[in-house]
Amino acid sequence: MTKILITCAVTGSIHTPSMSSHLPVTAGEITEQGIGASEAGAAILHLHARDPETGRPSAAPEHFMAFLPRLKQGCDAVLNLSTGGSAIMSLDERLAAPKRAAPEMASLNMGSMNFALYPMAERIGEWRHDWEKPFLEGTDDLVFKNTPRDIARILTELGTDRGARFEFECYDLSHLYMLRHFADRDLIQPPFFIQFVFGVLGGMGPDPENLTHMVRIADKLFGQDYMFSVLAAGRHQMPLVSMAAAMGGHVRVGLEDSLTIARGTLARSNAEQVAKIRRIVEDMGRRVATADEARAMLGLKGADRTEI
Ligand code: KMH
Ligand code: ZN
Repeated sequence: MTKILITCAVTGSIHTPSMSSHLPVTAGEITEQGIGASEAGAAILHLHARDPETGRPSAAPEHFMAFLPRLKQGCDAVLNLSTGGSAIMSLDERLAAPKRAAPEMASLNMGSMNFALYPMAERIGEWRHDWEKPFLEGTDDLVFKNTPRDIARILTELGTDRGARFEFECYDLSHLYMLRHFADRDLIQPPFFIQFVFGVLGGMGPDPENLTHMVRIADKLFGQDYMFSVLAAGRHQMPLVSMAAAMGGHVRVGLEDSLTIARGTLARSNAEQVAKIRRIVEDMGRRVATADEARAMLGLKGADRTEI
């Protein structure tokens, strides 16, 4: 079997500081936890920024640039910038930092959808910041907009113009067909790195049957031209990504996707989750890819050709 790529999504824009004191928020915290995740075995770091004062998701280039050069200096992981940002941000806002940094890799969400976080608000006893409750509750009337025009724009401005390659985020079967459409338009080139996303309310649920079906349809649509990775939200993270590893796929962990290390126990760091999945996949007989092996597998341009 091919070597396995471990992606770590360090902080994201879903969880809020009241949910875990271990969620990295400042540039120093994101840097430290990113380097820790890389040392634990993550070849790729999927990155969002936050306002260091409030922990609120931020798309500001200065918040990204406060940690990106430090990460580049402190580890050799592939720095993969989110273009999803947060569903409350405009596409211009979401693209500002990736356009400035011209990273090797960027996320690309393959469809518009609901992205409902509001059930999480009920589980918070005490709020640390004023913005958190309305932010979560407002997602009962929020569309995460990723139209074909948006997708084409990201492909042009980051892919064609800046040489980035993509983590294609597919939350549903329909997103695979949209990806095929862009392949047919020759706007994307293989190998396609497809991230199957499970457990976001608005996307497919974390049922094992969904994973086998996604693989079956992706095989049909892309043949040898793709590799898949899995992320799953919350407590479904480790079971579903382990299943992906057993099927020959790749894995994504990190506090963006789940705050826990075991049922009811908060992860103390991103590295803790990376170390756990590394143990699991190595026990299965898979070998973990280094960052440079990831670059070769994904056809990346190299860290020296970014603006970080
Ligand atoms: N937050 C994940 C469910 C992105 O950053 O582009 C999906 C994600 C989106 O990582
Ligand atoms: Zn993300």
